[in-house]
Amino acid sequence: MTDFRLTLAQHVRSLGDLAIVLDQLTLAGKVIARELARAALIGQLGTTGETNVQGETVKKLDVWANDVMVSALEATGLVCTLVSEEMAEPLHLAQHCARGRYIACFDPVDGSSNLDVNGIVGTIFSIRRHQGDGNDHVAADTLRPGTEQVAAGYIMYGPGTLLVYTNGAGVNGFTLDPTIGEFVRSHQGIRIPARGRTYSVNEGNSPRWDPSLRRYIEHLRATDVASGRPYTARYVGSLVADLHRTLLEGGIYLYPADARADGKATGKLRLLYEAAPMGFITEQAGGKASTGLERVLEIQPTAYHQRVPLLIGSPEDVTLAEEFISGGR
Ligand code: FBP
Repeated sequence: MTDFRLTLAQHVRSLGDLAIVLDQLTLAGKVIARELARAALIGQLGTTGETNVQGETVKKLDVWANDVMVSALEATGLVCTLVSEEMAEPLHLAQHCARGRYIACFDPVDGSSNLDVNGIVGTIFSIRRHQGDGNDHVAADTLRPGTEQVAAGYIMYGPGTLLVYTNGAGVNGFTLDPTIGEFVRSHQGIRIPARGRTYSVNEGNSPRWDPSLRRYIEHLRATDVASGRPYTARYVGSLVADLHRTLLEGGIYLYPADARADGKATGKLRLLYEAAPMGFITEQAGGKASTGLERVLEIQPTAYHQRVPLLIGSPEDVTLAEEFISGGR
């Protein structure tokens, strides 16, 4: 007797139009997963020679995956504005702008520095409702706090291809079964442990950190059996991979602000399509997402590619980090 497990299509069936958008996003994920698996054989590794709005060197797959995401979302006829890490300005699809439609913000390939070394990368997405009637002011419609997200998720391209998402009713994970081409539920009702034993941060930046943050990391590395220290360090260099591990095993991922000439004084990660969606997922799993001083989901965005510091993970770990950063420890 075949053991039929719940597919993503079945899981989202009751979500109306949102189900169509999520279905298209997972289709894009399947297409991107296939291309990643063959990238080294079909000349898809390496850069385009261009620089994107973030000042970063653009990888061929960044642009290619962006086109796949745009085509998939446009085909729904339900998404009125698209914001992407790879597009300087939002793509506004006026013909799709009726009440109740959606805004999609996404990072087509997260962890791009891992692409050419066959490392783990991901796609991150955030879905909000289009508030206006017809062709309202795009910025006012898009630049709204993360608390207004109706869905968020990531697709992780690792040994398996895994979709983890929330629509505000908890967090579930679906693994792509390549033998049937379906995302099948593999992680039901993900709950992050209250506290972990792992921290994840690029310590190469530590000379530029605020001293309070250096003290916090030193605290995690100090030996104290009673409080489960020292913590161990893990850093894949892909937010999707590092946060996925943190969601399942607990702990904390940090990309803090640092005093650097290239503007990373406000952190590296982008609010609309990295910090806010990962914050929504993590909070729905019982965790916390903070800048160190405030809840990420309550930040009022002021620009499409705005960067914020991010401390995210187990509630007790993020709270302790906040205590250090606010000078309470
Ligand atoms: P991209 O979306 O451009 O890949 O940037 C985000 C990211 O790659 C995260 O996935 C990762 O956690 C971080 O930047 C790595 O940055 P760094 O190389 O500075 O540690």
